[in-house]
Amino acid sequence: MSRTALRICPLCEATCGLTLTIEGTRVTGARGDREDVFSKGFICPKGAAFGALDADPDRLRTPLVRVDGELREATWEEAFAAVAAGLRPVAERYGRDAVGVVLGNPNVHTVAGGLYPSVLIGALRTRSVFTASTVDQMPKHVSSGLLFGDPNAIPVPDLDHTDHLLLIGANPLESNGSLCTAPDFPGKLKALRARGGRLTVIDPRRTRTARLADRHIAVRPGTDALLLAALATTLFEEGLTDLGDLAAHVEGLPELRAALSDFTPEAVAPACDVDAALLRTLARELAAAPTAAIYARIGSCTVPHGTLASWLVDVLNTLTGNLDRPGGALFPQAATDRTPRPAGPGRGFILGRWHSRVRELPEAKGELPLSALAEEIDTATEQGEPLRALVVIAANPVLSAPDGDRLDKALESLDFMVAVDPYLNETSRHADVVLPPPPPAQSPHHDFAFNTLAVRNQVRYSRPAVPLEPGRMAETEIHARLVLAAMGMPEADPGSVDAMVVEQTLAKAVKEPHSPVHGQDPQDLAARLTGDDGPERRLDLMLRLGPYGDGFGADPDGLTLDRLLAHPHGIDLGPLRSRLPQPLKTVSGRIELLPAPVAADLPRLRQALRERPAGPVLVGRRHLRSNNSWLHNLPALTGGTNRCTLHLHPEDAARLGVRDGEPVRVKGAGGEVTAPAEITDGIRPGVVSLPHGWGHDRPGTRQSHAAVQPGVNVNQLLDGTLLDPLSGNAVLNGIPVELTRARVPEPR
Ligand SMILES: Nc1nc2c(c(=O)[nH]1)N[C@H]1C(S)=C(S)[C@@H](COP(=O)(O)OP(=O)(O)OC[C@H]3O[C@@H](n4cnc5c(=O)[nH]c(N)nc54)[C@H](O)[C@@H]3O)O[C@H]1N2
Ligand SMILES: Nc1nc2c(c(=O)[nH]1)N[C@H]1C(S)=C(S)[C@@H](COP(=O)(O)OP(=O)(O)OC[C@H]3O[C@@H](n4cnc5c(=O)[nH]c(N)nc54)[C@H](O)[C@@H]3O)O[C@H]1N2
Ligand code: SF4
Ligand SMILES: [Mo]
Repeated sequence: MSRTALRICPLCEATCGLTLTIEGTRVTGARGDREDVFSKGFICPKGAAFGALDADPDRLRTPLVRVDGELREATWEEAFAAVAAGLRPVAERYGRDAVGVVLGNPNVHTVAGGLYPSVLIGALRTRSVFTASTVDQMPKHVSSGLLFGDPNAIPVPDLDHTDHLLLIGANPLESNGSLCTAPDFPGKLKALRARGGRLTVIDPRRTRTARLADRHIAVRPGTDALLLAALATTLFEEGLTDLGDLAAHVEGLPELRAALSDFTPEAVAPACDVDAALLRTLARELAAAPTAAIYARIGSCTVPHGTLASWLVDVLNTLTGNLDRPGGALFPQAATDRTPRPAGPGRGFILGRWHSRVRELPEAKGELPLSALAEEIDTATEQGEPLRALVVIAANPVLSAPDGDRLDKALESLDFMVAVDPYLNETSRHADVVLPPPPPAQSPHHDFAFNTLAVRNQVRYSRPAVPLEPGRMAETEIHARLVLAAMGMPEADPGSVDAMVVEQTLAKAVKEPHSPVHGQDPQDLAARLTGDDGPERRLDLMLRLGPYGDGFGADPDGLTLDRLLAHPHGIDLGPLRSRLPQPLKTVSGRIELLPAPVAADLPRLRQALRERPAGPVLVGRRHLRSNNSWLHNLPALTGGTNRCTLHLHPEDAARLGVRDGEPVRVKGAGGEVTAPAEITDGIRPGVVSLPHGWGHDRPGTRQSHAAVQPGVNVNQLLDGTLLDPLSGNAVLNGIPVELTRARVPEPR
């Protein structure tokens, strides 16, 4: 007997609703849920492989604890006792910053990752926090923090309504979109063109997305900030700025104009290797379009001027009057957002409240650069103790961060490491305790993060599609118990962690004049929460206090968990709407167009006008059937074009004397790798490309299929020194490399 169950896909930011076919407790199929209010049936090959992912025989089934140097199966009690015994003495002996936390990408895709890491960091009281954000989108957080006063206020292009999209350093036809949650991004781009809109793509590679565009500009890697500055200067010079209603909400316009005045199209053209006339055309088109949006992602963030590029994107959206207007770029409003406070000045955003120990790199948003993790472990300084213990949740920095070989050795030297991970992989193999979460079908799903970045306001929640197998522990409970173990109370009731958060949240809410529960009794409110467990009660609390919530009775038609559960395909909350000035939290209460840290970084951009790469540079790429470092273990998704090959232009191949498929040695500051050439004219001459997340040939892992075609780790080319200084984000694109023809093995 088979049945179906609904489950939001956790595998990328598109958050598609899936209909799973289930036999007994086994997922035997997955298709798009046509009634999903947001994704309307869209699915990609990764979502379709949900059943295979769920049933992967290499998933760990029980906790592992290291005994005499060897990881052995253990009970949950033994595992959490070992965590408490491993973490507490390190914090007591060396101080709390000697215990670090590393949070990886899947935390933004799990309920547990949305609810507990901040509680864990609070319990450990550590400043040694590292996440995937600093190999990804930290520049965008910093630019939003500086412009709008809130690092999480990220404007999203109104894909469904815009007349003109300038898409930079993103390839949504493979990635399905990022910092722009849009199921069927490809369909939305096609619809844009079908309704007469224009699409321009800026990317050194002629990607599948570029092939869909009206125009593709193969920019020189790392120069988008210059290009965008030239567009802004053109708008100013040609009198094309038109802020419309935004004028009342901005400050610093004349200062901005003066600061950018020497970045003319003619001045940047040689560095970007794009015609000055074409740059002027782009600016004029942006100004002339009834509505337009600029959207930029990985290729614009993971570069030396990532924060400036991210800042300029929203500066241009503002100068053309497109920020916060339908068809432009708007601030979504998610159902679990905090109760909106009245508009007015806020506390602003501050960078560098503390620094890393070794290189003294500034924190951003409470995080230190992931590029500094290895040195913070392996280097002693007078500034304090190195990291001696790590809690690693859903992260594989040995492959995803610079210089995995150094990090490998550093992790091996730790006094203690615990990993929450379903696999024994390149990173978790170093752990003393591994706590495996259950397969996704046994987990609930809600997109705390991605609903704040979605092109349409909506809310959806999936309960686990199948019950927990015997011996399994929900990931929410694993996280709650980790918090308790960090506090030295591994045997306490995990529900007490949720109860504590509920109590603290309500105690604050009843004191806020703008809260619907102002002045009420927190205990009485807590008693009214519904849900089967602590995490569900916390979701209920967030929904009820949120912008669409029932406010515990203040709006009887408002959202509650019960109401959400009654709508298994989700609840549509309407298109994105203008929200300014409410989201602004700057000290001035306005959009601060030229923040001081940005102004101070402009001389570095001015220098870049004269810089040209001396030799080849390397950029990354993503493949639709892959996902960072952890989906290479599924036979259903590997093979075909999803391979770790070096893309290079025919001219470069000829110069090197390599033929298609022959090995090429790539050398960077951090090391060298050898990968087979894949010759393609879809890449700029002088630019080569390797995907990331490969290199599954290290011993001690248990991902048998991934190990068959391991690929190479592109991040070994990096030594961790190249950063965007404002955000601490790693430079992963446009990195200088040397290429040589590797010896071709003699045919046998
Ligand atoms: N050169 C280069 N490097 C890059 C990038 C690039 O473009 N180029 N991209 C960067 C980006 S954008 C990112 S986000 C990072 C990603 O880098 P990481 O944050 O390290 O993420 P992954 O490599 O996806 O590893 C995720 C880990 O989570 C585990 N996992 C999967 N599902 C779950 C779950 O439900 N619960 C738990 N607890 N664990 C789970 C997996 O087994 C895996 O170990 O890589 C970055 N690295
Ligand atoms: N299938 C799949 N989907 C994914 C992921 C995955 O690994 N696989 N990862 C997920 C994650 S964690 C993220 S953050 C998102 C990322 O989503 P996207 O930002 O769409 O990521 P990419 O597909 O890597 O596209 C980045 C593009 O930038 C280009 N580029 C490189 N350097 C430059 C430059 O200097 N300037 C410009 N203009 N372009 C440049 C590259 O050629 C590439 O085509 O994808 C998510 N979705
Ligand atoms: S596009 Fe993303 S969310 Fe949708 S099915 Fe594919 S992997 Fe899942
Ligand atoms: Mo990412």
